[in-house]
Amino acid sequence: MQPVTADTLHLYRIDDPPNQMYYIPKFITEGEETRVVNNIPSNRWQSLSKRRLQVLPTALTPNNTLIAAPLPVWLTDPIVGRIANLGVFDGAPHGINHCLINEYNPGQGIMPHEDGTAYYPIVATVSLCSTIVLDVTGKRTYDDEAPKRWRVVQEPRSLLLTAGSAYTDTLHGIAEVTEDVDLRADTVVNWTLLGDSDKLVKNGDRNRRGTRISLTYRDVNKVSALSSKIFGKAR
Ligand SMILES: O=C(O)CCC(=O)C(=O)O
Repeated sequence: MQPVTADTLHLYRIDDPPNQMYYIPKFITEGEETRVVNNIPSNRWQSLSKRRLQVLPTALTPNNTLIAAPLPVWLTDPIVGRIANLGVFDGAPHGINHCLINEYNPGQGIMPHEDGTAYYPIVATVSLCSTIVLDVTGKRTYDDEAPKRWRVVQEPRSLLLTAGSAYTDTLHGIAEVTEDVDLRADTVVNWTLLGDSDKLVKNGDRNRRGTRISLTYRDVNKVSALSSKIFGKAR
């Protein structure tokens, strides 16, 4: 597959969800996936009730500030350069400076939520090891209105970009199931962009989940050098 660039990104735009979600299958190779997985430190996991989490380079301070520190090379090379080539972080204050690593066993997930204002409003998610369905829900504007829902399949080694009103006006979550069902062209919004939709068809429109890891790359808006933190300044 030719590398995707800012000029060809529009070909990977998901038609249905709110502006703007992009799905790029095979964004990294199997060798690159293995290298990342093998480098994830085994002693930095925080166990949450329904998943495990690592925050790199460090957790944000209580006022959502990142104490400046580089991300490890195994997380940035080649992924961050490849995301930068898409141009979507061009207007961001710093570029990618933060990554959450989530690991979900079958049956685990994450409650619907939004990523909020601590970050420049783009998240770049690289999926590893197993396929999963992300449920995207429109925020309710009126009490009596059913929220709009979209299902996005994320295959291993794919990239999902969530920006614009897809970032600001929706919630996203992952159901706590061992199998995703009813995965078809009429139920999955990125069906035509999938790398291997045939696999889902052959499995009877189902995806039996394995352990899946996600890397969610972001730009934290407020960054502070340690010295300026002492004097309470952040930019
Ligand atoms: O694992 C994912 O794809 C979603 C992760 C997520 O929603 C988050 O880290 O806020």
